[in-house]
Amino acid sequence: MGFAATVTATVLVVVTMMTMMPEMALGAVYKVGDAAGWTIIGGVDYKQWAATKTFQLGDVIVFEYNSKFHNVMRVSHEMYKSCNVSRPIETHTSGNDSITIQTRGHHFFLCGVPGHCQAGQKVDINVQRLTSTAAAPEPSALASPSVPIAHTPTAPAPKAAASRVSAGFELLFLALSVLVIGAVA
Ligand SMILES: *[C@@H]1O[C@H](CO)[C@@H](O)[C@H](O)[C@H]1NC(C)=O
Ligand SMILES: *[C@@H]1O[C@H](CO)[C@@H](O)[C@H](O)[C@H]1NC(C)=O
Ligand SMILES: [Cu+2]
Repeated sequence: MGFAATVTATVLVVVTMMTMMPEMALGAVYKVGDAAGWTIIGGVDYKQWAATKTFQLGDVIVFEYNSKFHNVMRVSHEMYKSCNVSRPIETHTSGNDSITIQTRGHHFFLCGVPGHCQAGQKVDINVQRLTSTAAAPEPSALASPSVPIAHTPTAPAPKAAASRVSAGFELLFLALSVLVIGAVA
């Protein structure tokens, strides 16, 4: 393979990798409750914990807990509000559950052990929808047909996009350096 063909092939590979990056985007990792973890001890305010974060698509939410005493259930908004654990959407029991957030909107989690949700072991992970009014209350916004979902572009956050692009250029630079070294050697 000639030098030009090698360059072309390398550029193609790098461009392909850059295109794939949004899917491979390394989201932030958030451990629920930070050092306290997922517990009813110490009165951790999970609402406050979540309020200080700006969750993005691809972020990983880690629930760390003693699996003898707790679990993690993803539930509907209704069940979340009333601490009803009868019909979870999904249940995690490993004691170290990493959940990647792949959709916008609210993700309601609670501990299904009797009494724990009532004691405050519940958390709402909200990835904001791309509407102009960020403070819109969730139930009406979800139900309202007047919210045109289709027109909101699913552009990644500017900061994340910028770091992805620069990561791409770093890769491109790296690949070209390897090529140049190869050609010289
Ligand atoms: C919990 O939810 C289920 C169905 O989602 C319902 O049948 C049940 O009555 C609810 N329990 C309570 C205590 O609200
Ligand atoms: C939980 O899993 C992560 C990796 O997914 C690991 O880094 C961490 O040490 C684990 N924590 C415990 C307590 O096992
Ligand atoms: Cu619990």
